[in-house]
Amino acid sequence: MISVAENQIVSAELLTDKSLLQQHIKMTVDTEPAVDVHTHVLPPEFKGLFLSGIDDLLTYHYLIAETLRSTDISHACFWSLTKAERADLVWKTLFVDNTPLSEAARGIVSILEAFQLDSRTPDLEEARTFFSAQSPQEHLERVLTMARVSDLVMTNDPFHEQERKIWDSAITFDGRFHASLRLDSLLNDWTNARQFLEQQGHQVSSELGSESVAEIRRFLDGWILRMHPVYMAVSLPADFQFPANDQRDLLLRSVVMPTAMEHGLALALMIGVKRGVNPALRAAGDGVGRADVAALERLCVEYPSVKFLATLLSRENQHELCVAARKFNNLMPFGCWWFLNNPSIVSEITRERLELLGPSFIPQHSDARVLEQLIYKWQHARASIAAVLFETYGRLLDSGRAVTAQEIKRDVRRMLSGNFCNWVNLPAGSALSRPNQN
Ligand code: RAT
Ligand code: ZN
Repeated sequence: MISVAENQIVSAELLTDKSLLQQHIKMTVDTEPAVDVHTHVLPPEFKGLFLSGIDDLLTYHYLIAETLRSTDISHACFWSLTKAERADLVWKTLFVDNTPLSEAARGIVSILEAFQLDSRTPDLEEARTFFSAQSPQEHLERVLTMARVSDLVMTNDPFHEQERKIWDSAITFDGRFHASLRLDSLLNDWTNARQFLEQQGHQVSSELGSESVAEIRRFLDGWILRMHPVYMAVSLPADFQFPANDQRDLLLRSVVMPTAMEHGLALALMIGVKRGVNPALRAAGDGVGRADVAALERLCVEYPSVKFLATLLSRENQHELCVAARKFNNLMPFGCWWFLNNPSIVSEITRERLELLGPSFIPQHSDARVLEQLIYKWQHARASIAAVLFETYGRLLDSGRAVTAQEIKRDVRRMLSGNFCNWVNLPAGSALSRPNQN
């Protein structure tokens, strides 16, 4: 077998041997740093919101939904448990009494393996001892190194009481964490958003006249100044329409789009969630619905100067999203979101995107909520991406064009960081030059 150690490959050499090509793609995808464009991970300084360690990992909402399928315990009884008790139950149910076959459960195995912890133990003692002994800063460094994540984008909600207070305390944190300004409360829950804005001293009427619009703009402008977001974002229901005869349409047209244009901020649209399909499951109770891609197309037509990032939750929408992206160069598909983040679907979507868009898309984001999830989400994603790239370069080779190591690196870099950095004007390697800033 031919070895693929980097120094053994002349980067301009054509890779005509398929086994060498495969090894080289794997090495490139595994080692290329990724910018994680959408996460819910916050830095350790966000006290109370920074999630890390085995109890947070096991009480991830993906695993809670799975646990409640394999135990007789009632939802009410589950929620009456403490976090540690919930974690114990998830462990016993999914890892002791059953084999961890699902993607989210396998993720825990990958994380434990990365830290050389046994995933066959009957209880969580060893893992708890290990994680509680870690210093948050050193552990963060280690996790980012293991995941090969150079930068990550947080989800920052100015309507979230606890988070708002943290920002108000003029916090400083690691410059690899970048903010995104989340607008779900404003765009999906206008009644409560209005009340909240009033409490914050902004005079807003439900009719959304010009004074109210100016007040909401003042609110957003203030948060943009404070957070320096790399983009604004909103998750939208499957039945999202644009144009529409509703408050959301009004807010988009009079507040959000002008804000995006004036600040030169991209807008991330995450479409297709059905919130609270089973309220008894709380955060684990959201579902999926097929979205109308035409609504997204109309936004792209009407706002050609705005850059949109888009991820759609339904598998059925993925081909249409690729076609829409072919039509609009202000539309950037990103990630395989939430229920799509499974190897079979990541492979399918990545293949579809490569075939229709070449390297002009962002193949994955982690959506991690707990720090160590970055390890498994990126490890698993990289395996799927590398396999699809091998197929793609292999087919190109069969058609008569071999690629070089340099070209593979260029393409992988573009997909794992370049496309996003260009889209949102994030200087490459920005964290290195901007440590500890907010
Ligand atoms: O993937 C998830 O963890 C979901 O719960 C959501 O947070 C989703 O990613 C979102 O950003 O709305
Ligand atoms: Zn998310």
